Amino acid sequence: MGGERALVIVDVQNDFCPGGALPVPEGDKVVLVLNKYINKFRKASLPIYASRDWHPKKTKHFNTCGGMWPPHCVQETNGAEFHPGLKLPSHTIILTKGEYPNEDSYSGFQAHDPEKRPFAYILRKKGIKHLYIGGLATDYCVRATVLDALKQGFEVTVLIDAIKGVDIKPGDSAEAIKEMERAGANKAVLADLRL
Ligand code: VGL
Ligand code: ZN
Repeated sequence: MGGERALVIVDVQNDFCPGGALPVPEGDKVVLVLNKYINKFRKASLPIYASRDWHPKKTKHFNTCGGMWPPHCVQETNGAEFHPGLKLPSHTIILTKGEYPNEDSYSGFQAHDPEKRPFAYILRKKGIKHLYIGGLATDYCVRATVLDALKQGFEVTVLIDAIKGVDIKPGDSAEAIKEMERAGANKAVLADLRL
């Protein structure tokens, strides 16, 4: 049982927090609660993954090149660093996505680890079956990661107190949460968690 679960922290990077290039309203509010999830998973000796948006300076993802987003999370910049308050243990596996100019890569399932192995591959290799997912942004990368995980046959719990959305259209995040539930995701808050 114990080896089958993992925590997945999606894109808690400076540029997605207030003051960043593509700020998610209250994006930094997920940090404190994610630290509590991190502690629970660490104490239970369960794996922790943290994805990062990691774009080149020029990419079709940016509005400077025909895409929809202001430039953000450019490789090797402060904006692409994880929020300084996020207490990632040293054994956290960093997943990188969006690093080539011709991709958006909203989903963690388009990410790879430092050895360039795809996320789904490393999860299967470790026998992980159930992902607990939080981070930014509810209506983009969290949504895409959760839906892909479900499509690939993983069980998913969305950490509802540890996500925040962009809401370009009001209600986008609420709609994304409903969509994730319809696709088979469970919802939980910190107090629900029994590891
Ligand atoms: C994201 C918009 C653009 C995200 C990434 O992490 O949700 N959103 N790039
Ligand atoms: Zn991006």
